[in-house]
Parts: sequence; C-alpha cells; structure tokens
Amino acid sequence: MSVEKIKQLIADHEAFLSIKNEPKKESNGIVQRYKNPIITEKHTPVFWRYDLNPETNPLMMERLGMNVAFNSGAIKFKDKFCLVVRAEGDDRKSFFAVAESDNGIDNFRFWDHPITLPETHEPDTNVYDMRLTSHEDGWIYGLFCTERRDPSASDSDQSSADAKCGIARTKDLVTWERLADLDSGKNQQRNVVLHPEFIDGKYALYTRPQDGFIEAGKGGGIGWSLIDSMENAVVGSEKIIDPKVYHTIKEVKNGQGPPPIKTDEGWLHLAHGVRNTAAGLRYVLYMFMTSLEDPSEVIHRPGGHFLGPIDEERVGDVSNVLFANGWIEEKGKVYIYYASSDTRMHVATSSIAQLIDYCKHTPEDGLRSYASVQTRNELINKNLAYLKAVGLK
Ligand code: M1P
Repeated sequence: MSVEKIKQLIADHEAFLSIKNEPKKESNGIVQRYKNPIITEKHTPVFWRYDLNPETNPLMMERLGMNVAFNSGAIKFKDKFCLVVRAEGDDRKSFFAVAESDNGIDNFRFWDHPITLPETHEPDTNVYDMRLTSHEDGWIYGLFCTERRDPSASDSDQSSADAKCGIARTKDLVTWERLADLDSGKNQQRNVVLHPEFIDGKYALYTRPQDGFIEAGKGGGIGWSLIDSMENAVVGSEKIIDPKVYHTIKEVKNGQGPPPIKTDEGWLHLAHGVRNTAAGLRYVLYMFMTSLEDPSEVIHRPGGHFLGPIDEERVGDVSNVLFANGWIEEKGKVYIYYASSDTRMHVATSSIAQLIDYCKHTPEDGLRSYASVQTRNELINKNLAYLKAVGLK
C-alpha cells in the first residue's frame, strides 16, 4: 500500500463520514425517521481494519474486517452525543466502542480505540447491548449481557450459552471498573437496566429473567428488583411489571430498552417486544409509562408497536428486528437510537410532549379482534362526526 493509496482510503472514508443526514419525507406525527443509518460497520476507522504499512500489506487488503455495528447505549457526555456501540468483527465477537456526534443525527466518529472492558475471574466469551445509566450516585453504569458457553452443554452442542448481566462503571467512558456480574440465581438474564434514581435508598433494576438462552420459558417479562449495592449485586425478589401476553407484539418475550426518561407526568419507557412468525422471531419497539411515585407501577400501556422494521431496516444479519438500548433527551427533544436487523444504527427524533401524548392517548391493546374493531370504530365515528360538523363530509 503506497502513501498515496492510504491518503485516498482516508479521504474516501472521511467523505463517507461527512455525509449529512436528513429527515425522511413521511412521518406519522409521533416520530421522525432519518434517511441514512447513522452508524454501520463502514463507519469504523480504516486503521481498525487495514494494516496501513505498505511493507506488511503491499496488496492493500483489509486484515481485520468488521461485520456490523448495532445495539448502542447512548448518553450526552461533555456536550457530545455519545453512543456505546455494539461493534462486531468478522470473527463474531462483539465489543464496545464509543462513537460521538455534535448533533446526534450525523457525522458520528468512533474514538480511536474500542473500550477495553476488564474481565471478571470468569472471562466473557461475548459481551453486548450496553445500557448506560447516569446514576444519582455519581457513576455512569454500563449494564450489558455477558455470554459464556453453557457449562452443561454436551460436546456436540457448541451454541448453547449462559447469559448474565455484566456490570461496569466509569466516569469518563474510557476507563471502566468491572464489578461482579449480577447474581440472578438460576435465571439467565439479558436486557437488565439500571434505574437512574435510588428507590427507598436502594438501586432499582429492570430485569428480564428467562429459563434458557433463547427460550424465555416461564420468564420473559420485564421485571423490577431493588438491590442494596451495585458491588456484588444480587437479585432478591423480582416482580414482573410488564409481562409477555398471548397474541400481542410481546407474546414470546420483551425487554426494557434504555433507562426510562423522567417527565412531569411519569417515567417514559422504551422496550422491545418479540412475537413468533413462520419466518422466525419479529422484534418491534413499544412504549409504556410508569408512575413517578412508584416506577414499578405501569400507568399507561399504549397498544401495539411504536416502531417496527420498515424498508431496508427489515433485512440484515437477523432480519425483521428493531432493537433499542439508547436514547437521549435534550431540551424536550428525544433522540431515539435504534438498530435494525442486528446490522446498523439509526436515529429517530420525537419530543417529550409527543411521547407522553402517544402513551396517554393510544388505546391499550384490547387483546381480541372484536375489541380492535370497536376501538377503531370509536375513532372512525368521532372523525366522521367532526368532518360533518366542519362541512367536509
Ligand atoms: O437478534 C435479536 C436480538 O436478540 C436478543 O434479544 P433478546 O434478549 O430479547 O432475546 C439479543 O441478542 C439482541 O442483542 C438481539 O438484537
């Protein structure tokens, strides 16, 4: 690789990173999607992928390919919109890396190095899906999934895993202190999220207990558990605040997305729900609100999905999936960071006012086709009466 070729490679990458993003034309009034994905594997620096030394790479080949960049935690840090991206190399190992942007919409740049996450005495095989919580105790916590081979799996089974919640904390997103994994007894755990405030002097966790690695079994809903300390954290009693429900968008399992956002009218929650189809699992995003007095009490449950995969979002390494574990609220505007099909990151924007209105006024799922028709007829009749009253019908 000549110096000229290196210059060209860097210039092409810079041009790609500088592409401006624009809102899509259409919007449903609740949320605004954008034209381009905000982070893909191609956003990773060229010096993560190529050996740039012509002597050791005369043919200018990528040495360490990147496969995808998706499910990202999010936080506003030092005036930058920072995502802790789940980056995955061609070797199928995920790791965390910070990408930042000035406006939260485009021009995301990865920091030079991925995060070096310390291991515990039991090394992780794979780590992913970090939720960032700026806690009132002064730390930024990153709760993520740590996966290791299922110790009870037979030699012929090289895919069964044991999923736990890993815990790390930082003050600068660079240096991370690794704490003991969450002790959750026999349950597997993914999608564990730390509530940002103390509740009765305790840390509060949103959990997602499940019997197996993929199968939720008796578990699968969003749980709530108060714990004494984040050091050697143990789930004691766990109550399910948002269960999986037959023939809904969360019939198979669900999971809390990012930490909830506090508003005057309650905590806003974003979560993912999973249903079965002949083509495999379908993941969509949904919302709910909990009470300010008791964040484990759900006060609004808008029915159906809030965001589902559309257009090119439908296709990827694991198709028909939207997943979100990060959002940022600033001056009433909400930046929702979501991944499509386990492949790439997108942003959609909304506002606290719109999201509260959505949660309060979207009817709950009536759980039967008949109830759905009744709910829709109420809207139709109200609209027809209004259109008549204003002379449009
Ligand atoms: O492949 C879709 C998602 O599957 C898992 O989600 P859940 O924990 O709800 O089963 C996770 O592996 C997630 O990363 C992935 O996006």
